[in-house]
Parts: sequence; C-alpha cells; structure tokens
Amino acid sequence: MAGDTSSVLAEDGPDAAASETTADAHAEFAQAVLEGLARQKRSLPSRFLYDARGSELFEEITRLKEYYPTRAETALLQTHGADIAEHVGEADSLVEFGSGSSRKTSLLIGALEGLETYIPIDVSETYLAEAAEWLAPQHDGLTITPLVADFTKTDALPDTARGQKLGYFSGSTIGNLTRDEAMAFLLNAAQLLGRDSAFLVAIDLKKSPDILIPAYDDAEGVSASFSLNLLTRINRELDGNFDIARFAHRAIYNEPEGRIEIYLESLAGQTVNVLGRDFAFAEGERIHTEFSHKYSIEGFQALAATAGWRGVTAWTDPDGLFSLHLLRRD
Ligand code: AVJ
Repeated sequence: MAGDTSSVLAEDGPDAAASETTADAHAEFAQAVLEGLARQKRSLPSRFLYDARGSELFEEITRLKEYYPTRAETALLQTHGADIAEHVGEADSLVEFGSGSSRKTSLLIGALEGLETYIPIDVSETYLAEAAEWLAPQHDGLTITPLVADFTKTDALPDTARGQKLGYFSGSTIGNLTRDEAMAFLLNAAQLLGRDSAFLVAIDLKKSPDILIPAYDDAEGVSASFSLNLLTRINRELDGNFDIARFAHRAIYNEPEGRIEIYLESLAGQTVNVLGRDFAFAEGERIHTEFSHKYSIEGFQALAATAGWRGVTAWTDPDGLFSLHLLRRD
C-alpha cells in the first residue's frame, strides 16, 4: 500500500476545531458576503474564489502563457531541489499552507529524503482529496494527513505531524495577504511549526506592469472567468441574482503598494439581491476581490525577520521573476 491517507474531514483530534461542517462553511460564506457587499469599499475575501469550479479555473490560469509564477516555481524546484533539500537538512513532516493540487509539492517531496508525513492544508476539500489521491502512489510509504482549514487560522496540527518540521507556502499565495496579515501569518506559522523548524516560502518579485498585468488579465479571459465565478457562486449558494454580463474583471498594478489589485466592476447602475438583501451599484463601482503583493528579496526577508524567521537562502530564476526563500526558526 502506498502510504495512509486519513479521512479528509477529521472528526476529532487537535484539528477538529479547524475543520468545518458544510453548514458552518455556508454560514461563514453568507456572513462574509453580506458584510463585504454592505461596506463602503465593497470587498469579498479571496479564499472564496476556490469552489470546485474556481479551483479548476485557477489550474487553467497556471497553464496560461502570461501566468509565469507556477512555471517559474516548478523550474526552481526542478533545478535546485537537491540544494534546497541539503539546506533544509532533516525534515520528518512537511506542512503545506494552501496546498491546492499539490503538483509542485511532489517535486519537493521527491527531493527530501526521509520525509515521513505530508500535511496539506486547504479550504477546498475537493482539491485536497484529489491531491492526496494523485500523490500517494508516487511516494511510497508517505503518510498523508489532509486538513480542511483556512491556513491563516490553523492553530494545531494533526498528531501525525511528528519530528522536525518543514513548512511550505507555495505559489506566492502569501501575496494574497496584506503586509500586516502576512506578518501575522508568519508569526502563527512559527508557533505552529515549532522550534528548529524550517519554512520554504514562494515570493513573487516586483517587476514591470507590462509583465504583471497580463498575468492577471490574460488574452483568453481565463482570469476574468476565475474572478466572475465568485458571483456565480454567490448566485448559486446564496440565492443571488448577479447579472454576470454586467460585471467586468479589472486588474491594476498599484505601484506604491507593490501589488496587483483585482476588482469586479459594475458596468451599469443596478441593484443586486443576495439572501433577500438589496445592494445598489453605481456604474463603475467596484468590488475588491484580491490582492497579489510583490516583494523584493530583501523586502520579504525583512518582513520574515520581524516574525522571527531568519533568511537562510533564496533561489531565483534566471529572469528574476520569482523566488523561493528558505527561512529558519531558532
Ligand atoms: C494563488 C494567490 C498565488 O496571486 O498569483 C492568480 C491567485 N488570482 N490570478 C496569484 C491568482 C488571479 C494567485 N495565487
């Protein structure tokens, strides 16, 4: 048998608080949407983009010619896997925050000799189940314990997380968080992973808007479909009546803040109803859906240092688009 895959929705143990029943998840989504739409500056949390369809669309984004991050990180793991493993040293348990499809992780797991346990954390149960099924046969003897949770709120690991821990935060997903949120996340991860742990964090680097904008607003419109799917999800799950044709995907680069900002813009004056409540939109009014922060190597290492993580090494691709940082907690 190729490793044990425990049940995706853990019913007990330290992770029970982090896992959610379907009813809880629905209530949380409803509350976040009603609150977010009622705000002066309307906004919806980006984690809700990843329902089954959203996860599928994101996979499609990763294959776009304009979207360089996934290819760059995969190449870094392929080229420097052995070097990364050497710098990591002993690692018994790998904890991945926002694991998604775990495709890149397989390369990291392959490079780490002696890894016993893999704990992928993701809000998407579909993603987790599929990822575990795909990974298990490739890594004989690896124990996989998926955790359905919001990785920013995870405060306990399942008891299969033994020994020396390595955290992995791939995809530059940390960019979804504001700098303050990123610092809080790094502090929490330091607590969760414990003393002597290491943390491999993927960071997208600052670069020209000529490269950045198309990565978030591609010619085929896959990025637009990914954003707009959030409105489709609200219509389906929260009895909404968004007219998808009357909203448009907008991606801008906020240079002073060093981040891509994504919005859904109302193309007309219109009133939308969600769970029995009306929300009036002016033409041109926007709903913020995502940030994607970009860092410099030094800028990220300084942020990590404020959360108690020492930068050991950073690897970058030849074009300087993307980076992988190995951090350590003493
Ligand atoms: C999954 C957060 C890394 O910010 O590049 C891609 C999400 N959104 N296109 C990113 C995303 C629109 C992506 N992360």
